[in-house]
Amino acid sequence: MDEKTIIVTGGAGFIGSNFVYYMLKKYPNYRIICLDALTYAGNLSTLKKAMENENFRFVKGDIRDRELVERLFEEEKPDIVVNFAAESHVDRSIENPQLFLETNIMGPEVLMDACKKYGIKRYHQVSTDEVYGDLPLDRPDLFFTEKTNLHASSPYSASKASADLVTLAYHRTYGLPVSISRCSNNYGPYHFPEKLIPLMIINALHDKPLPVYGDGLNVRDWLYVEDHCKAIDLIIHDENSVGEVYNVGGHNEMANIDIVKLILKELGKPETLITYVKDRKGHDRRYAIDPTKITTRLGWEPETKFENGIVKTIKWYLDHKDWWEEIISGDYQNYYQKMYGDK
Ligand code: NAD
Ligand code: TDX
Repeated sequence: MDEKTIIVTGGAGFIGSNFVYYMLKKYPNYRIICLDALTYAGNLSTLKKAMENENFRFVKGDIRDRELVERLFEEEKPDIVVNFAAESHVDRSIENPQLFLETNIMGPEVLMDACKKYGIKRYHQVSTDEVYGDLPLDRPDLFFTEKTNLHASSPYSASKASADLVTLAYHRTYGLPVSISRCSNNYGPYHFPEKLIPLMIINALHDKPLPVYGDGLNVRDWLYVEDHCKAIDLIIHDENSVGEVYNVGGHNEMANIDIVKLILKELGKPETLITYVKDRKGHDRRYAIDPTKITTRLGWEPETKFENGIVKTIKWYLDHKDWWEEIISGDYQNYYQKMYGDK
């Protein structure tokens, strides 16, 4: 197996860290460098085991810091860059759009300039199904394909859609070898407890109210995080995927309220904990991915069924209380009060 050096940005966050572990295990000859600014969402304790691996290096830094990024590229001469680094929470983007535009658009621009300068073989932009906007609940026949128009709803999704356009522009204008994946909602280990599934698990464990936005009928298409990692692995190793966009999703649509009820059932907690609260502004109704392209071209298929994945995930949170207790003991309480105090 040949050797490669991959820079994984945002590797101290949820999906990035799962990708670091996936790659270290699957490719013992690869060197994996994580570049992460360690914002509130990044956690060094998540990478504790990776730090013991001599093929892994952690660098604390901001993807918008051109000097630092260029120095790192000069030192490491990466073959591939996979960009997970982003501000990722829709609710926070409604409170502070500026940070989202700066990180999620300017960050990729700095990374791609460095890729161009150092002749990197692939820049992969990790995007989201949210760039397509939403689908109506009464049209279950409709799905997002790669040809669906971009139609973002929140400052978060608008920033991700912008980054996709800039990525494709770097390919067309400069011939940069890029690829993009647009994935549906992930769940699994190391998911930050501001997001629906971990937030509901942790509140239920504390017998705290479970805040369901609006009528709870909004639909998301859930994918186990390891299946997302596998998709990115296939894309970055496929030479014919340069310039391509792939939708990644599991045909696993569920209404929020059904997920919340399932979590309560698994934990043996009563449904009286469910509390309907004020809806998210501009709340997307339904996301649903058509993954035909990645399935037919790269043979990707989701492996973990939701009924197994959610049980595994709940068990992970029960077994890793130290990980999330440290998080919720800090600034998280201020965040929770600010976001949910008046709802
Ligand atoms: P996350 O918020 O858990 O992690 C983001 C990571 O990026 C953190 O470690 C943070 O410290 C780091 N980061 C933030 N700003 C940075 C900067 N300026 N420089 C360097 N590092 C910085 O996010 P996630 O849920 O793991 O999402 C990862 C990527 O996948 C994002 O690009 C997101 O848009 C995309 N995505 C997420 C989902 C999902 O369901 N979570 C689905 C589809 C796509
Ligand atoms: O307290 C809550 N109550 C609630 O009803 C929270 C946090 C969420 N929700 C609802 C809003 C959404 O309909 O649950 C659904 C899922 O919410 P999030 O976990 O915030 O995810 P979402 O907004 O769908 O976005 C996620 O998937 C796509 C990620 O955060 C994005 O980074 C990714 O691009």
